[in-house]
Amino acid sequence: MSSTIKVVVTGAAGQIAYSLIPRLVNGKTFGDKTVDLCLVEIPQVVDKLKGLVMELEDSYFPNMGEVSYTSNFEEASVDGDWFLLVGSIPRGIVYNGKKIEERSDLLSINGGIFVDQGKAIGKNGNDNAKVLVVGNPANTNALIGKNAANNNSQTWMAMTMLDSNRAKSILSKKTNKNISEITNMIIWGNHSPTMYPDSENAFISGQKGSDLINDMKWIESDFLPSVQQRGKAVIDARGASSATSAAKAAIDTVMACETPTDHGDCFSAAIASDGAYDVPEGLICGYPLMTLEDGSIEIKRDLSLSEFALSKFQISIDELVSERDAVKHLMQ
Ligand code: NAX
Repeated sequence: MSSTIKVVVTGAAGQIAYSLIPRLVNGKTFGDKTVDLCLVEIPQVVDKLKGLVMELEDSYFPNMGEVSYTSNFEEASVDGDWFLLVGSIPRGIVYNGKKIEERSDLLSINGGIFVDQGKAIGKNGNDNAKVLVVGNPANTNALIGKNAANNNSQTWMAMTMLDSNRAKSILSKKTNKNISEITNMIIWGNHSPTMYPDSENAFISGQKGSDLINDMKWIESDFLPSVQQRGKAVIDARGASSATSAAKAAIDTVMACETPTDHGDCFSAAIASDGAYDVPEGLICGYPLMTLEDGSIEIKRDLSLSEFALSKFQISIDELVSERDAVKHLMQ
C-alpha cells in the first residue's frame, strides 16, 4: 500500500533545487509513495516559487501530493519526514554590507541559519526524520543543526555523494570499466578540498582498488586533486557551481537511505561520529554508510585504512575540528 511522505526543501529557488525538486516527485526516488513538498526560500525571493509550483503542476507527476511554499521554516518543518537543506548564503555575496569571502564568515552566517532550522526540525519534524545538508560548509552546518535539534531519533547527514560520484567517474575512466561496476566508493572527512576519496577500499568489477590500481603517483598527484578540486573546475568552466550533478547526488543519497544497502557495498555521506575510526565524537564526518533492513543508517566499521590513507584522512579531521571550534558560540 502506498503512503505519503513530506519532504521539505530549502533554497528552493536556487539552481540545485530546480534540478532536484522534480526528481523528488517522479515516482522513482520514493517509489510509489505520494510526496508532499514544502518549498522554503528567504522572504526576498519566496514569491518566485509560485512559478516553480506552476511548472510542477504542468509536468504531470502522478506521485506528487500537496505542494506549498513559504519563507517560514518553523511552519514548514511541521511533520517533515525528509529535510533537504540546500539553501545557504554563498561565498562572494554582500551580506549586511560586507563581502563574504572568508570561510570563517561563511561558517558564522550560515551557522546562524542552521541553529534556527535545527531547532525547528528537532521540535516539529517527525521522530525518524532524515536531514541532508547540502548547503556549504555542509558538514559544519549539519553539526550546528543537529546540535540545535537535540533530537537523537532524527538522522543528520551532510552530502558527500557528489564527491563519491565524481571519484567513481574518474576511476571508471582510469580502469576502462563501467561506472556501475564501482562500489564501496568512500569519501572520508569533510566536504571540502581536504576530503579523502578512498580508491584503495573501492571495488572495481569485484577487484579491490588497492590491487587493481598500482600507481601511487597517479593517486596522489592526479586522482586525489581531481576529486578534491572538481567543484572549482566546474565553476571555472561554466561560471556557476555544480547544479544538476549536485541534485543527482542528493537524490542518490535519499535513495541510498530509503533502500537497504546491497551486501558488501556502502554509500558515502557525512554523519555524526560515535568515535568510529578514531574521529572525535560528534563531528559530522564523511564515512562509509549502510542502510539496514529496518531503515536505520549505520557506519560500516570493518575497513582498514593504509598509512597513506590515514595521513590524508587526519588532515580532513583536523579541519573539521577547527571548523567546530570556529562555531562553538553557536553550539551552546
Ligand atoms: P543558489 O545560490 O543558486 O541557491 C541557494 C538558494 O538558497 C538561494 O535561492 C537563496 O535565496 C536560498 N537561501 C539562502 N538562505 C536560505 C535560508 N535561510 N532558507 C531558505 N533558503 C535560503 O545555490 P545552489 O547552486 O543551489 O547551491 C546551494 C548550496 O549547495 C551552496 O551552499 C553550495 O555551495 C552548495 N553545494 C554543495 C555541494 C555538496 O556536494 N555538498 C555541491 C554543490 C554546491 O556547491
